[in-house]
Amino acid sequence: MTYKILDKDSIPEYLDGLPKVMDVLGKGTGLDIEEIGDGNLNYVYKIRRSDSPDRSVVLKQAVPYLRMAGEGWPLSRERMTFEIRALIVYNDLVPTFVPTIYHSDEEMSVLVMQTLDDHTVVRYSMIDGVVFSDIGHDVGTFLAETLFRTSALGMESIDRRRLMDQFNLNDELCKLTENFVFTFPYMEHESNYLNPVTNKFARENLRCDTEYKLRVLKFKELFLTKADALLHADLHTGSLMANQQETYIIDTEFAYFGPFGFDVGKIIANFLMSYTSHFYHSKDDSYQNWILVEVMNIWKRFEVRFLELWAAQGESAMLVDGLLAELELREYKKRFMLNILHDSIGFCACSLARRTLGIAGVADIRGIEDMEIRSKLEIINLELSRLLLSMNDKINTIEQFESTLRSFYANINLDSLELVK
Ligand code: ADP
Ligand code: SR1
Ligand code: MG
Repeated sequence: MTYKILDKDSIPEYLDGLPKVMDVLGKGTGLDIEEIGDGNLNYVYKIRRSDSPDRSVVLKQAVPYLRMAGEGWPLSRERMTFEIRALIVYNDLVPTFVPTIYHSDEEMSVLVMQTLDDHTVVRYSMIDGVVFSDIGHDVGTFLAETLFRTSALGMESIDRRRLMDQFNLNDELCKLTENFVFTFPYMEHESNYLNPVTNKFARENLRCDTEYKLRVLKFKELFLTKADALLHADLHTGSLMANQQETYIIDTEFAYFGPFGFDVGKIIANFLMSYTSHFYHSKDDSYQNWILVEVMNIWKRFEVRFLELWAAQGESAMLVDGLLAELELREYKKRFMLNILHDSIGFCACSLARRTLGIAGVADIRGIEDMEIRSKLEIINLELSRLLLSMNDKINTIEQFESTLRSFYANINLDSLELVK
């Protein structure tokens, strides 16, 4: 089918020709169709059978422009091809963490998938102070399974190169990340967020700090050059949908082969921005304490599961029997995990800054109407970004990371919401 943008009127006819989707929706009266997209890029529709609302699917379509900016900002719709491919890989590696695919159509840039009806977008639930008891464990498992099993430790070289080939051309979305995560926020740029107070702080403390910018560049270089594993590459709390039993990961369109620490650091940064926002959203620190525990759980579970998979792995592209003695292998693993920790903290620092200074903010903080409070919270995030980027390669254990975060936050004066220096 030649590409056309679907809408509520044309969706029923499009779905009618898809037997697998019609199996889910069943036969009957009409369909109720609602556009539910709250993301930056695409259109998402929830489609229900009018007389049996339990029968539903979600249809996501990419349009040839950036939704948040409108038709004046072209962006090729081929991004959906990479979303589909990554979701196929994830359905194979971690089926319980991703929606089932009912139909995919690269020509139409359309994906039809399982409706996550009993789940909420984690970002919004975290703003409301909802506790998800297993979320750190689930995210850590997802990270370990997807990163290890698409890395050169978990695959043979030829299979892996073929898999990499499927993602090599996700160039436009990689370019978005290069610009909006690793470049524009650290300079004066028309796309940046325009809060004069926060911008003044950025100008006087970050954009003139050569050391800070060179460290950001180091992470940009890793993003551009290091192909450790297949990344989700846009893993923030808006890409998680959860309830008390399950955690799902959605929105895989940025998938590409990149550095391990990018997914790990990005999701941790989003938990930390929620932490910062709860100086405003919560009356006391109980929710913030829960967030910190879950941040630790993400890393701890990631590390345990990654090493379990490694122990169970036979030969791979990286390692063959007889190359390393037991003690050498132990040392190699230690350094390997330490590098991922250092890089994750560095990428976390970059994510904190880009979500504060760049075009794409987080609702946890940009949703706060009181500009004085919002600016103070933004400056806390920037201070944290600065701190973490200055010492990411000196934090050698997750316990040190935890104590760094605890002492940073303990220095915030709760009345003035300012850092006590
Ligand atoms: P974008 O690529 O534009 O960022 P997302 O994939 O993040 O779009 O989807 C936007 C919103 O649509 C999500 O925040 C969520 O509310 C909803 N959504 C996406 N996929 C599903 C799904 N499988 N089930 C239920 N809701 C979904
Ligand atoms: C123009 S940047 C839009 C952002 O939204 C996505 O969620 C990615 O994070 C991207 O950087
Ligand atoms: Mg998206």
